[in-house]
Amino acid sequence: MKLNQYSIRSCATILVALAALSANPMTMAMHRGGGGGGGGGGGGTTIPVLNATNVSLSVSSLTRTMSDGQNVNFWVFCQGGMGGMGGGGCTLPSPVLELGVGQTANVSLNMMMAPQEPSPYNGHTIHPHGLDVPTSEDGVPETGASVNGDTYTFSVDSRYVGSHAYHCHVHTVKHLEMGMYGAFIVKDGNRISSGGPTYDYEWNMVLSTVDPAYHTATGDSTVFADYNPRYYLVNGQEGLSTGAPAETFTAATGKKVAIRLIGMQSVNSTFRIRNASGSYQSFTIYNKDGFALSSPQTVTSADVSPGQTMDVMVTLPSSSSSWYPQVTYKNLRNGGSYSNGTVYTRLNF
Ligand SMILES: [Cu+2]
Repeated sequence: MKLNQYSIRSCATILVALAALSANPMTMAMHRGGGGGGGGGGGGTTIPVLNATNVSLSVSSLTRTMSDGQNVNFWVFCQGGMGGMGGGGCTLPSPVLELGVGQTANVSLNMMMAPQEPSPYNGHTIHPHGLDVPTSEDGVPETGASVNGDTYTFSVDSRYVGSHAYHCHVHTVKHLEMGMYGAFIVKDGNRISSGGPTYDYEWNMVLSTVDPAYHTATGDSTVFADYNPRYYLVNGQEGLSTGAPAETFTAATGKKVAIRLIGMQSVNSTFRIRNASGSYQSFTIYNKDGFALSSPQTVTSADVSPGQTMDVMVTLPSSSSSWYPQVTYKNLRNGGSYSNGTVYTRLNF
């Protein structure tokens, strides 16, 4: 039974409403390359990839020193019992969860030591964003989910092959911004989409933004009435130039690389790929929001909205070079640019 159309829509509505109000909080996350069993080599990211059929997550606080020297406190989901205050071994974004078609997810949230807000915004949940799951497994407090720890059990069919997300659904405007998000990937071998072609490598990119004022505000603070991002991230890194990319991914020439864009940011964004001579490289979109397009689209630019995901693929040339996949974040109200609003990554082959 698909009971969850409501919660998916309500979640999407929240994201859009947040964006529209410019009171939005979303952030980004990323993923590891590794050939998905088919291509070998490649990589890499430092965000762990966990099998959702049997995983326990806790919640931890960790502090990052940003490029301008300011410290920002984040909350993240951590593998196993690493939760608490200190965040050793924990990452921003939270781990990637992977689930095969026909498998059953068994994801437990351990609330021991979890940093949290005072009542009425205490506790945390895990909401599978974009997946149809029973309401009881959806992690939405407004529809009855426990905020004091739970086990989430659900399965997915082949329609869902591709990229989705998960995030905390308690006081979402705050907790999402704090870093409580990660990629949720539904796998069918190395197939990029339901019925689609196979890839040799996969590279998950979690997109996010940071408004430091949200990280210190709690409760019903008026800070949440406006969103003023200062840091722009791909897989938790600022990537301010092609010489200091957020991430460098290595693949073999002539191979196919799937790039998964998981839009956990709170503003608009545009994804593009520049080649070594500065021209925009084309790529093909197979999925939007984790569902296959009826016909794939080959483009040189794609907008990724808050809460949206996109699965794209490139075929690398036969001679070695570097490409620079990049995300440009844009003002939600007027599409204007931000200072340092482009995050660069590098693809070596
Ligand atoms: Cu939370």
